[in-house]
Amino acid sequence: MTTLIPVLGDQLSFSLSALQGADPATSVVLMMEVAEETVYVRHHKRKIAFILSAMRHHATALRAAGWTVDYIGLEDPENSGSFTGEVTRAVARHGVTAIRVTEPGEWRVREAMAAWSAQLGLPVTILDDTRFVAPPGFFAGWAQGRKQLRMEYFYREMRRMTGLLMAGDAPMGGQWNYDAENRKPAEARLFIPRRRGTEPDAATQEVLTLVAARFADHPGQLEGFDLAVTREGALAEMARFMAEAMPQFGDYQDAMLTGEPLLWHSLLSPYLNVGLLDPLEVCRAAEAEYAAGRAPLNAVEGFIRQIIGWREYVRGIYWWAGPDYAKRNALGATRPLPDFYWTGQTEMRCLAEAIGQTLALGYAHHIQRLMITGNYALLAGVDPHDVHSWYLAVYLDAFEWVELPNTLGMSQFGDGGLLASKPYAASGAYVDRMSDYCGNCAYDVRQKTGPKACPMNALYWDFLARNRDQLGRNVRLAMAYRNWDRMAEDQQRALRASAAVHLTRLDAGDASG
Ligand code: FAD
Ligand code: DLZ
Repeated sequence: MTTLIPVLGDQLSFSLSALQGADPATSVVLMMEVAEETVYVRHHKRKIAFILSAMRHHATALRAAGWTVDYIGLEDPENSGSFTGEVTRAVARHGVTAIRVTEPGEWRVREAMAAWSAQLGLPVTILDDTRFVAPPGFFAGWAQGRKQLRMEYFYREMRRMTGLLMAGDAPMGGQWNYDAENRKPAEARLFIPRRRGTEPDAATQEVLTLVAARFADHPGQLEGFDLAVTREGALAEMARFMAEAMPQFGDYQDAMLTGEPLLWHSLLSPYLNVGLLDPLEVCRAAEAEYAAGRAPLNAVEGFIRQIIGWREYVRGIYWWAGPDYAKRNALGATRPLPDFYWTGQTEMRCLAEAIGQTLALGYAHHIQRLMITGNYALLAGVDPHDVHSWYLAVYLDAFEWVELPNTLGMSQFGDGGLLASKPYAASGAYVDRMSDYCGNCAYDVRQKTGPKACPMNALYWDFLARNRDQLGRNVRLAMAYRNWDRMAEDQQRALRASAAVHLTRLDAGDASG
């Protein structure tokens, strides 16, 4: 009687439901580095290295804890290249009588797993992934019968359920949400914490060599790889964030500065998403900073909201909306993703910064993803499926359950407003207010039309005008449409002509953007 327990690259937690209650004496844990997972989108080199190294370290930790681990390396000559192929081979190798697995983070893999029982003639138990704060079924129960699924109301339920930052039945400080206090633009002279990172050990060096050789044509850089790849390392990253950045996290959450990829953000999402950190432990650690008087309420509430609010909410939307969510395209956007998303070579400084940093590190913070790369793709009418594939490929923390609703729903309005109450569309003025990018740009953010004008300005109005049928009745855009309607006709024509010139150049592959 041998139970096979496949553990995937984003299931690196000892608390994994498939391990809980299983008997190490009669189980074999299967960990598989497989080609299909590395190439189904062209993942950033650093992301592949992070996942493979973290998997290898986790296998060592599992063995030390008494588990038998069968680890299939990418270069194993017998490696079939897919989860199903490797599970099939392992069943024969170990005389497996049953499979026990935790559900994956993607519909594609969920469907493959669901076929294993019939394909292999074995009982296959697919368990809920319990490594989230909301218990299984919580989101579906909350969503039932609601006309609108707004994050804010879900978040309040999560606060009540967890007791985080609660004083009895009321939110601490009297308000649920301090977002309005979290929008200060940053200034270069402010003290910004310097992350020290983690020196790669011999096992990580080996993975870096493998990835450099095998994935040379994938985007991104490996130089300076300094991510933690163990639970201990991830806990140290969490402690560093709490001590050095948490107090200012709130104030400068939306700010962007040239050459400062992290500012006061945590860079904890990769560790949370592969399972090296537990979301509730991270929230409790943040709450403790507030309780100890080391971090203010707007910072701690803002941070906790991202995790028990946004992170849990987008996961709920992903599974609740079903596998066809990925196909939605409410605004009918069809333009291919501009090539400069893969090179960072554009004269628009904001895009060059956000994309350049993404290619270097596999990281950009939320506002860069939403209001720079996402905003431009939205305004330019890029096909949301192209945009989704790019985000899934280039970010260290990108797994479909979290990436897709953020990209297709929040950023591209591809779901027509299921997730966001209005499109996150903005002109250059927003970028100028929240960053120092415009000061170094070839374009002038104050000009609205003409060859030197910031392209985002005309694109913003063109976006609203061309999508009026779908967006014109959105109450949150009423003011924007009123402003458009008040403009003189020749001004409207000039804006749309400027946008058309820019888009024509873009379609012709003009790298200057
Ligand atoms: P911090 O700013 O320090 O925030 C703390 C934590 O809150 C994060 O680590 C993360 O776990 C959580 N969080 C914050 N915002 C969100 C959110 N909107 N959704 C889910 N969790 C959130 N996040 C991912 O984890 N994976 C993705 O693939 C991903 N794709 C995105 C695509 C787009 C277009 C956008 C707009 C956002 C995306 N996000 C994604 C959300 C967010 O940008 C990242 O979680 C965040 O930038 C990670 O950096 P950090 O750890 O420094 O976050
Ligand atoms: C992203 C990724 C990559 C690049 N490689 C592997 C791998 O070789 N083996 C593995 O188990 N998981 C990998 N992953 C993560 C999977 O793609 C992820 O588990 C599924 O998308 C389900 O969330």
